[in-house]
Amino acid sequence: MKTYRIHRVAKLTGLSKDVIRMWEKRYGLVKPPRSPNRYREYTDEDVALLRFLKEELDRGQTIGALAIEGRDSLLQRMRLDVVPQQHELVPLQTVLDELVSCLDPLDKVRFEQKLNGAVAVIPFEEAIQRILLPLERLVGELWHQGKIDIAIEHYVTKLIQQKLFAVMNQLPVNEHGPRLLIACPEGEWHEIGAQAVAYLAAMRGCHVYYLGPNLPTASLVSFCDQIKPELVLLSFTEVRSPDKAMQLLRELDHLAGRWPVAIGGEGARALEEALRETRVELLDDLIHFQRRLTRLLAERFSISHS
Ligand code: B12
Repeated sequence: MKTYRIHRVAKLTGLSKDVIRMWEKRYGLVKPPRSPNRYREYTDEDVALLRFLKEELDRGQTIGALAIEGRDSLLQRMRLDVVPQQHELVPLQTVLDELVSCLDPLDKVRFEQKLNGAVAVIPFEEAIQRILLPLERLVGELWHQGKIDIAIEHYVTKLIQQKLFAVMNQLPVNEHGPRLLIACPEGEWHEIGAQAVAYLAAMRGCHVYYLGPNLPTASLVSFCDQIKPELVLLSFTEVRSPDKAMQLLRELDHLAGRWPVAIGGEGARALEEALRETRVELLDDLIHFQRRLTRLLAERFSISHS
């Protein structure tokens, strides 16, 4: 699992090392395990919680009151609160340029060192938005323009996917979280958007069923009947021909009569007009998605506390 040492956590949260250590000793809200050489090892969730604590203090809360509230409740509130700040979405262009310069001819060692190094020093969610997704777009574009071989594109895409899955697989399966089914519809092979959505949902404590690319509608429907999802999320990257798009929308509208269905991605945006006539929701981008998730979690939270 990706972990951070305390000096990095101090930089990422804006809290001093002394404060972080003191809070650990007095309040125990963030108690990182130690590495064999006794360094504290903080996870992404620990960093996010420390940031949240700092924001709560800025809003006038006291650390004593937050400590009484307890880690579990704070984590739950934090998940409802998280929507990325604008600066966390801007691509890291210099890093991207350096990475692309390693691709033709491929210098695998330099590429992986640079990618791993760049991803390691910022919270993973920020790395997704600022490095991994823009890198996928760049490399895909280079192949589409005939500037790199498909083998190089596959190599980079697989590395990006491995990173997303590796971190996602470290998260506990939250069987009590809202059930989300995430996939790409039949004929859609562009997978990274769906994978990023799956990671973000799992990170917020959802119970994610990730089914990947090219899922036939009949299988989607029967799978929904089995798991009874609280939300079905589909990623449409390609813009489809009107006939094909309308046929699929009719099927999804039917499904949306039974389970809430939302679609996102470039191909979904192109269907904005047509979607108004259906029960299928459009989620324009990851910010809208995170707001939708917040609503879903808030509903779940209030139900489980009423
Ligand atoms: C990477 C890429 C590829 C990779 C795909 C790797 C993979 N396994 O996923 C490769 C090189 C393999 C590929 C292949 C093809 N591609 Co391509 N590809 C792209 C590229 C460059 C980026 C797409 C991508 O992955 N983006 C990364 C995601 C994360 O970003 P995003 O799409 O902007 O999505 C954001 C939001 O929309 C949102 N989002 C996305 N999904 C969802 C879902 C939900 C629920 C929510 C809330 C949000 C959300 O999250 C993202 C983050 O901000 C685009 C062009 C472009 N710049 O977009 C072309 C593009 C999509 N490809 C295209 C085409 C035509 C193809 C091929 C059919 C080409 C061919 N002739 O073979 C094949 C199809 C593959 C197949 N097997 O059939 C066309 C589609 C044209 C159209 N009709 O719309 C595009 C637009 C290129 C072009 N300009 O012509 N491609």
